[in-house]
Amino acid sequence: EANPLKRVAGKVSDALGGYSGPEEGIPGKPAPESPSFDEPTTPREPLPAKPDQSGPDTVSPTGQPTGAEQARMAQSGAFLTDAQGTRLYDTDHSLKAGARGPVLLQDHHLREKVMHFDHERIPERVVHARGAAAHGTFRSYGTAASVTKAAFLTQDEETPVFVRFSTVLGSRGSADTVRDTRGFATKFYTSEGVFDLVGNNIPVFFIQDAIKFPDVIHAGKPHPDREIPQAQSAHDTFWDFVTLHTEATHHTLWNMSDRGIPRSYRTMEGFGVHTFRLVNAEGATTLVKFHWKPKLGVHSQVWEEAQLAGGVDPDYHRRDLADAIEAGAYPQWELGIQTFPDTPDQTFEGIDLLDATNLVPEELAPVQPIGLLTLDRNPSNYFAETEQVAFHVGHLVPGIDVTDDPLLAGRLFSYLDTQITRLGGPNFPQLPINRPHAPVNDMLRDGMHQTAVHRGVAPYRPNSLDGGCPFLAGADNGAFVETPVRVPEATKVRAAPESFADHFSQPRRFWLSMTPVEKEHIVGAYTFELGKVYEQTIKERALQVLANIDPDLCEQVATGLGLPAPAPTVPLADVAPSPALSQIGQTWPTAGRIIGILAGSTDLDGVHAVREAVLAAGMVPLVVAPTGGKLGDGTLTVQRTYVTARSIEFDALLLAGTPGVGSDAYTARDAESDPVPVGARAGDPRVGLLLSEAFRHGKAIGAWAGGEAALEAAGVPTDAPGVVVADSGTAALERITTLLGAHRVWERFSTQV
Ligand code: HDD
Repeated sequence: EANPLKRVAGKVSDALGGYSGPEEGIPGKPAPESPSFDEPTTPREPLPAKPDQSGPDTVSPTGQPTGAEQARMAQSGAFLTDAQGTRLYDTDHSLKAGARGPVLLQDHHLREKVMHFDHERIPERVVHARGAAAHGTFRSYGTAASVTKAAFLTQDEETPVFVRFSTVLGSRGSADTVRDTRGFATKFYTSEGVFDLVGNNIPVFFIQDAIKFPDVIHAGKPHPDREIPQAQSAHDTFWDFVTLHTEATHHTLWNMSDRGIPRSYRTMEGFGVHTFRLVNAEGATTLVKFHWKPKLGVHSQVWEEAQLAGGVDPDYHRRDLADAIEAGAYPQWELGIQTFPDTPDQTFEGIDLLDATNLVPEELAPVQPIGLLTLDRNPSNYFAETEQVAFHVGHLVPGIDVTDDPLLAGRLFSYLDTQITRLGGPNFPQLPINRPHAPVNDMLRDGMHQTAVHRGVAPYRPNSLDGGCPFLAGADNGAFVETPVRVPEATKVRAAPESFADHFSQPRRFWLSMTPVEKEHIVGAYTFELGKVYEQTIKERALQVLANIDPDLCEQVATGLGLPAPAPTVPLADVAPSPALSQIGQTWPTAGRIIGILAGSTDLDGVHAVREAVLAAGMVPLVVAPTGGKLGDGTLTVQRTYVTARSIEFDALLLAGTPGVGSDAYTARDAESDPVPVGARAGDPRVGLLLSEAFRHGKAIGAWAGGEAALEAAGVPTDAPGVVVADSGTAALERITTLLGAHRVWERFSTQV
């Protein structure tokens, strides 16, 4: 069949009196034949959303359509139209005076199409521009009911949520796996209004007062002259600031630890950072810190892996989250609180709770679980949801209130304000993703992008013309009433309290809580980052900061930089380690782990069996072979080839054996006649690279029936820790599954755990 587009044009041309498209070719040359594509030509309604992709199920505040209805309005009918609903017959050619003539200004379709395109981008977030998000639910355990009256935290209550994870420094198109803090922002669409918990994967912050936020961000962003480096802190301005402004020491140390390079969004903890004030039904208050604990455990990449991923799969975390949800491996976190008595000084065990550079060790105040978050639905449209979602620490519900943390105070201004530029006006709460699920009856009117058709004539109070509506609720009807906290009599000053002055004892506790291998990674990170700094004075100042945390840390980094290690200038604090701060030493679930199975023309029955066993264990098998297509009798699909497979994707590797290898009957001649014998795989440099990287990154590796030949060729010792040689694939899998419980084979790193 000829080009269907041409056919449609032909129909129109009949109506136009036989004109059937351009006749004039280039003078002297025949008009080229139109290529023919198999595009479906039967008009029909737009495709329905995929099962994991339905629009946000929002309840309209103002009688506006709900999410599904809104989607129908955005796209309906089978035919292409302009923005006014007028049907179009051609969207491939501008309207011209003759096929080779000038384009006419009267072409409304051209002008509208290009005008809209010109404005498709909105300003990216000034921080946290790069992100990924998902829908889910939060089920309350009801255990917080004694400390808060928030309805969504009462027994068995289920609340829809939208969670956005992010990096902080990079632009929207930057890599996922850079060394940085990660955002962890949750929007709870509660029956009492929206509650946003806008946290990070690190429990402390660089600064104590919001007035320093522009400074720390200007220092961390790329240099203003060349706009490099992108999405990272390994440069002079960052280290200049954090070594002069030493309250940043604690957060910087966390960033240099493995927490700065998470394995996945699914394996990150989350923290509300600030101390919040909960209020119960009797009006009693409790100070709390919020924690998200991932069910899969807290895991990180190793630095080389993170760097590789930045090149081979810059969307690594985004893809990982979406894939897991699509596969039904829904990530889960438990929400917990540390509780502290609401005393007038707002300290706990000598720790100032209003200083966001402090954490409270879990050994002193255990995290008490209050509910479970499950992310089970991917966004259907990145822009509409992930990009347009607007979080705000001031979105609170009755039962949750703020404290006088000066960092929080500035945030309470910033998050509303920034949306005016980013989302183009004050009506962003009307965007489907931002709409509350509780009834809204505000008196906010008009403004840019007003999509509500408000009724009534009296958006003011008091009024009689709208019958007095809207009415004031009062606490009995669920109003948010600010907690009547006594403010101490004081003089107006620009100053920080004395208790904010200790910048080193909390970082020292963190350092002392690390296992040797985690310390080794921290030393490596500082040595790398400071090694990228040009100014000698900044490096020297950084070493002084490290000496004040711990002379051993300073000494090792100084050696790496080739500089002398200074002595501490403050007394080293006598702090007890907090084992809960370490990521190593526990056994974690292996669900969702990715197992690469290197197969060729090998023991395909064994590969089949091991694949089934991986799936049965809730893990993800990926079959890797020299080329794509099917293996053996065609029942085994190759998912990665030697060209597309990279070690960073796999948590463990299995090397398939060749049938008969190891038995007396198997001879060298058999090996020769095998079309892809183990020996050929062994010699392939791409396999060598895969194996040596996996080995260096502490990943479990298993082989069976001769598969170990590839290990030997790659220089990976078969008797090294975490390298398993077994009789069958399933036996090898069993042993690497046990190793995966510890996440990595830590013994491989030069320092013992
Ligand atoms: Fe912030 C975004 C987390 C301090 C000003 N911040 C933003 C996001 C997260 C955080 C997760 C991304 C939200 C999203 O996914 O849309 N920010 C934090 C944490 C902080 C913090 C945990 C300290 C405890 N932030 C902070 C301060 C200020 C801001 C002190 C300003 C004074 N943050 C912003 C912002 C952003 C933002 C400029 C950019 C985009 C947005 O708000 O919506 O307003």
